[in-house]
Amino acid sequence: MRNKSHQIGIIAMGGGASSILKDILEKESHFSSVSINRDKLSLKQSNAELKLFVEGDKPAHFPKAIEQHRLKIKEYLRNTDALVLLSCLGGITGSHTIQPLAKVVQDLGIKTVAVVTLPFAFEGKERMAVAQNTLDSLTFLDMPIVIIHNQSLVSLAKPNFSLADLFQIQNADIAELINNYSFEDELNRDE
Ligand SMILES: Nc1nc2c(ncn2[C@@H]2O[C@H](COP(=O)(O)OP(=O)(O)OP(=O)(O)O)[C@@H](O)[C@H]2O)c(=O)[nH]1
Ligand SMILES: [Mg+2]
Repeated sequence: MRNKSHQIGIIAMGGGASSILKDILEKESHFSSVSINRDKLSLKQSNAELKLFVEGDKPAHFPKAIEQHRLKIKEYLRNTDALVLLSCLGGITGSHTIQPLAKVVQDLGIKTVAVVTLPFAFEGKERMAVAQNTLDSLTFLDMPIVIIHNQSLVSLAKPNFSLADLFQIQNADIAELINNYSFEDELNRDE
């Protein structure tokens, strides 16, 4: 079980991750929480403590957009011992902010784990390729990555299930995973 004396933070990027964060915070409020989005409405609806707007519609815009928030992120996370970067890959915001953000938090010396989902097969090859490119870019960073395949949820679907039902199951699973994650291993890991 996790030592609750450590302050753990979660940074959610994009709409899917923001929904998951919402579920997590409704059950467990002891996390520091940051939501990052280019979607102002989604950001407004987020229950994260710190909300950061990023402007961009092309991958190249996001490193600069994240860099502009470096000081705010640093200040907010000053007492955070370990961090989860949460992103549902396949869209624009979550896919293109996680790598520059990982670099920022690693520069700050915060132990970090990435938790990402990969799109369903029915979402198409293009979204999967975007997700895969992001994963490839993350492997250059020394950071554990937990990969959750949305496609594996399909086997849980019952005839009357909607996509929202599947996401609800997934959100609960990810919330549990983060709650039970052994951050001690991260915090004790040699530099
Ligand atoms: N768990 C969960 N996953 C979601 C949800 N909505 C979308 N996804 C998954 O997350 C992937 C990315 O979607 P979003 O998170 O909405 O995309 P985004 O990062 O906001 O990107 P843009 O809206 O294009 O800027 C999708 O391809 C789905 O596989 C959700 O409510 N919950
Ligand atoms: Mg979005």
